[in-house]
Amino acid sequence: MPNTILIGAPIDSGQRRPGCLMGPSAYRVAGIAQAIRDLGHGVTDWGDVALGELPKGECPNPAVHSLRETLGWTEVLADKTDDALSQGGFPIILGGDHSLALGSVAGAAAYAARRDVPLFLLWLDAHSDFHTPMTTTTGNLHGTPVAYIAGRDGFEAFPPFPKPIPADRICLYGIRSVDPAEHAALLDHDIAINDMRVLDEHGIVAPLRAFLNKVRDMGGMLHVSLDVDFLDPSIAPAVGTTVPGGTTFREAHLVMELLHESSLVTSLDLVELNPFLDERGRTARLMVDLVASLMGRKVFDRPTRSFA
Ligand code: B3U
Ligand code: MN
Ligand code: MN
Repeated sequence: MPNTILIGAPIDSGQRRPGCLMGPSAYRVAGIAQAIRDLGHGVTDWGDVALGELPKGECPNPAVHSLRETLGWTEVLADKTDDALSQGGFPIILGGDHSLALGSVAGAAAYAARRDVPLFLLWLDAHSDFHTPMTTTTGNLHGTPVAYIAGRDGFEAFPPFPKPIPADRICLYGIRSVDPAEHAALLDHDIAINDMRVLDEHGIVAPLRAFLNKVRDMGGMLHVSLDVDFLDPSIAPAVGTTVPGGTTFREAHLVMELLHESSLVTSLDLVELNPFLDERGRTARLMVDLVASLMGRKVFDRPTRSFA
């Protein structure tokens, strides 16, 4: 397992509720580095990324806010994520709201493109985040990264996405809140949409295994973006946009365990944690426990078997 590199991304400009910028501190207080070390992995904490001078940029949609901050974060996080991968590391980006994925996935895509390896994206989220800056009605750019990554138009203010990920290499998982403009656009793309209806019918395992098999067959890299609201609000209250009907504690751990067993994950975002909304740190601790499952924590260490 490569050395883990923690990259703090204290961002809350991608939405309107203050607090996500405390996320990186909450993960550190919850012991993320030690939890990973306890599994025998090396960990280097690069600290929190700082914003430099803000790039210039405009968007014709008057609803969009904080565009220049978002552009600044996108540039700097793309560089950091690319650097971490180039050093042979496993970057974990500690958010911060989901707008950070505009940068982290761009960095992973730049790295993958140089190595000529296909990059895949697993989006664990209640939302599809498939707006463009032109279609968002809230103006919150945390609702846009999947569209940027897939190469949709409307991101003229942003750096061109290094190598857009083809729709059939993107898997949305846990989806249960989609706006009309996103819905219409998703029907035009061949993105795997594992909404809760699919997961209720087929269970949490089969759709994920199918996607992971595709990544493996193509020798791909896999970026995982984990939004706190993927989880049911009853177990993860520390998020601005709670949506009922999310994944349970056991389902979420099982997803992480399957990801670990696949050995395919090459970079990870932890997004939308708002510690100000937490209850005695329980959401931060749950997220750290999920990372530990993704990195190999298990009850029994035994060879994996397929029951399929
Ligand atoms: N689709 C809505 C809501 C939303 C998206 N992502 C989050 N919320 N966390 C929007 O604002 O674009
Ligand atoms: Mn999201
Ligand atoms: Mn979400």
